[in-house]
Amino acid sequence: MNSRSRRRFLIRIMEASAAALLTGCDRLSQSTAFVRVLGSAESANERLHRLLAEQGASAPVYSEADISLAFPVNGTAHPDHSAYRALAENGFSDWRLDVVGLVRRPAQYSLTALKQLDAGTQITRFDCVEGWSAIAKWRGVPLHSVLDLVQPLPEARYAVFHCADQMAGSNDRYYESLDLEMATHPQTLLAYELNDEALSIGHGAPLRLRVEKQLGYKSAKYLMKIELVSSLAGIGGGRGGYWEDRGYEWYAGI
Ligand SMILES: Nc1nc2c(c(=O)[nH]1)N[C@H]1C(S)=C(S)[C@@H](COP(=O)(O)O)O[C@H]1N2
Ligand SMILES: [Mo]
Repeated sequence: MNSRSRRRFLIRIMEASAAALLTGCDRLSQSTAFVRVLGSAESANERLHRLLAEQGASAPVYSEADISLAFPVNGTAHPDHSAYRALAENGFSDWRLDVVGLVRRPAQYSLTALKQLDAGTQITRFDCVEGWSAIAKWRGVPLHSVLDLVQPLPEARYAVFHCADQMAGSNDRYYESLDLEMATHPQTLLAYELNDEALSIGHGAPLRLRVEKQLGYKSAKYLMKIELVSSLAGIGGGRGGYWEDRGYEWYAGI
């Protein structure tokens, strides 16, 4: 195949898998056929994304006038967990973010400590796999600033994000992961503000991930711990995220 027809072929695969994904998080079929479709499309998607990423390494930014009137709450709206509720009742003053694993200097950060680091602000579009989008202003600490402080070891390949919320009908807490390239992308934020207000509980208080180049399910809410690992095999079901373990693709590039 020449590069043009190869690219058209990859785009068709991506459209087919995007259509499959549009069935939605809540109604996600766990049928093996569905998982098989996503699995086979994944590497092509990833290759296509990397190809297109060369043309636009950053997600588009918008102006204040473009901000959507409403931003939906999706997935967990309020973690049903006594430890989390106790933290929320105290205005998250006792909350700490643990950064552990394959790092030279493991650390714990309070919200106050994170807010003392240089902040990033961006107005961008959030795209959920279920088919809705919203433009919003995010403010937080670029994840690369925190990684610079803890110093990932050479063997670290992924950042895993552990969340406070236990998912309905399951014993698993939400979790996600990024490769270090996406984790250190300048627009990847540990966000504590949405549209100039402290992040609400619905949107992931006190701290959530905001990954601009990937679908909404990668933007983990209710962060408790970031763990640097060399492989995703030992985490959850081994596919890199709560929804990935249920058939969603890991790379999820947009
Ligand atoms: N911890 C946690 N993070 C999560 C989810 C969740 O249920 N729990 N849902 C994901 C999905 S599918 C989407 S679309 C976004 C929704 O974020 P929002 O509620 O701020 O719109 O969060 C993502 N991160
Ligand atoms: Mo989503």
